[in-house]
Amino acid sequence: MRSANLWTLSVPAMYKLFHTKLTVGMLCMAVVACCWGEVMASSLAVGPDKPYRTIASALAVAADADIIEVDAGVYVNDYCVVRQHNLTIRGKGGRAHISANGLIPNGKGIILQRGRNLTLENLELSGAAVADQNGAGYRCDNGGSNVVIRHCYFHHNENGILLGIIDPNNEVLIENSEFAYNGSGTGQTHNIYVGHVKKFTLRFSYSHDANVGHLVKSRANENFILYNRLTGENGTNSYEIDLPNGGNSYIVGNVIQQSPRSENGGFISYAREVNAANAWNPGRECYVINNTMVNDRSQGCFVMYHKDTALVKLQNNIFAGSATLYDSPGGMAPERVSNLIVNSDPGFVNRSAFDYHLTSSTIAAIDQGTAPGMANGFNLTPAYEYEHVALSSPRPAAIKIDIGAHEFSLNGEDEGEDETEKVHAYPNPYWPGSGGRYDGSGVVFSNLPISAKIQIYTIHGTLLRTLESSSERRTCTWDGLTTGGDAVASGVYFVRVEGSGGVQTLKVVVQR
Ligand SMILES: [Ca+2]
Ligand SMILES: [Ca+2]
Repeated sequence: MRSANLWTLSVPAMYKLFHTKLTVGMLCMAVVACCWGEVMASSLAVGPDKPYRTIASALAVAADADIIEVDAGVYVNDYCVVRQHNLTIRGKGGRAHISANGLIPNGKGIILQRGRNLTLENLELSGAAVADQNGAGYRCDNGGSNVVIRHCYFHHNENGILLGIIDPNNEVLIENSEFAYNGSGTGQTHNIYVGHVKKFTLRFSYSHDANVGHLVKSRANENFILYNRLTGENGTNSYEIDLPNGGNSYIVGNVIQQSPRSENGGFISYAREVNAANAWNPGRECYVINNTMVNDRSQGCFVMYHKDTALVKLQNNIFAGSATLYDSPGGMAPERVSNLIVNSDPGFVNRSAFDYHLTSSTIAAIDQGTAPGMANGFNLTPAYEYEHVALSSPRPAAIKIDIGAHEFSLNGEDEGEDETEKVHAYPNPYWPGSGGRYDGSGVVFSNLPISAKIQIYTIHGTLLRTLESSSERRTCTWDGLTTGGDAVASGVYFVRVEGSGGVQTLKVVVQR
């Protein structure tokens, strides 16, 4: 392939070289490099008016480390077997949607990984079905190892993703991705099913409405399930998180809801398949920290685990709704630190819409947490919050941490000694057009650190505007507009000021 010199390259290969915007000089260097046998990564363009009409045709000529860029659009039955190493397949200008509408010939999945280090970005995979009803949007096969899945959407497949192989070197990272309506209905197929791999990380992602199967299932040796929204909503999924073989597992900062129609009452199931024929993973510790878990089913259980589990630590969680806290026949009780356990709505912004941000009335959660500390070298303190849909935002820094997946940050919270403590906002309320002392061209922040970042959030934590201030005058004015130039509505807004020494959160009221 790439060891050929320029003159023997095929037309698509020539296009690849030119498409990477090589200059003539670079081209000569490329020829020399090729002659020296080095691998040159290049990008291959796929789209209706691109050299490759299908992803499969680009894959047929792609080399290791290439980037396949796929124009947004629908690609019907464009199945991909990836044998290359270090390959990237990326949607461009939006998600590239590979839609399957028949049985997949490879018998496995729409994208089947057989090489090392695959990256999938901005893809939508739907409709995967195979003869044995175990088809997947993404599947890893023998020879495949290490995948990063980012900003992808898996829906209406028999499995969203499936890694059935045993591979102690395989690391799986999924972030900012959505999984919905996967599952053939047998209960053997799931939104996410990760097999016996080394490490599984799921973060900033949204898994919901699996059809009978689980929202997340992993047999990985280590599981990091961080800052996700895992909500059955009104669907029929079984477990919200199933870790059948245990392994050291860190479940931090998630929003987890059980549907009224959930097939079983369990939320988190840990090592419950371990038996004489089904071994434990090496670690037996499960950390459940700063999650908000809400039960909408008639009954249920938040955490179920095997009797030989070494440690279950429940800290800073909200457990809302009528369900038992834990179940472990013959096992020991979990370690419990500063959780909020309530049968009813403790004061969420909108429980029925799955918005479990705190309000000023959620006094049982605000500032009631305790420092989670470290476990096996992993910092359990939540650094981020899930932000809908499949996004994240930094969790507001606080000396007094709140219980649950969201920090409620108000003016006056003790954030320690730092330059940002003196920041002042005026007029407040800001009342443009009122003609009096509350009128003006915007909200002026004064006494800022010389260099400061100012971020305006809604009370629900949506970032509206970021201002950078670098001024000896130590002031900065917010004109009441969003990043897109829209005037914000009347209401309360949080202002996060970050500067030398710390962070301060102010509350500003806009009146129109
Ligand atoms: Ca359940
Ligand atoms: Ca707090």
